[in-house]
Amino acid sequence: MEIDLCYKIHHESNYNWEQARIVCESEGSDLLVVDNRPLMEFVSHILDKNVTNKRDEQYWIGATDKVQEGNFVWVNGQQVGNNSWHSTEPNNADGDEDCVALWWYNNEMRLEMNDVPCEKYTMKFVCQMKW
Ligand SMILES: [Ca+2]
Ligand SMILES: [Ca+2]
Repeated sequence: MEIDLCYKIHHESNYNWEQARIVCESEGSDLLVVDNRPLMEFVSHILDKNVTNKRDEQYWIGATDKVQEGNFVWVNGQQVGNNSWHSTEPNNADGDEDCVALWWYNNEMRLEMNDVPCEKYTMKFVCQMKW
C-alpha cells in the first residue's frame, strides 16, 4: 500500500485537543487522520523512532465524538472505524471523553486509540498536511 502523508510531530505537550488543532490549522494542516491499519502501523513506526519513554507518550489525533456521543468522526468528516481502538476503548470514562489520542499500550510497539477528556489534559500531537 502506498502511503501519501506529510505529517509533523509536535513534541511540545502543552496543548489540549482544541488548542492542538488550532496550532495545526495555523500551519496549514489539521490533526492527523489515521483511518486504516497500515497507516497506523506506519505512524507507530515513525513515532517509535522519536520517543524515549513510551509509557509517558500520548498524542492527540484528529478524531472526536463531541457532536454526537459515541459517534466518532475524523476532522475530515469521515467516520472512525473500529480497527485501531484499544480493546477496552472507547469507554467515555466518567462521561467526559470526547477526543482521541494515541497511546503506547503496555509499552508495546503498537499505538492504539483511546478516547480522553478534550480539555483536562495536554499532550503532544501530530499534524497532517492537507492537499
Ligand atoms: Ca465521548
Ligand atoms: Ca477512554
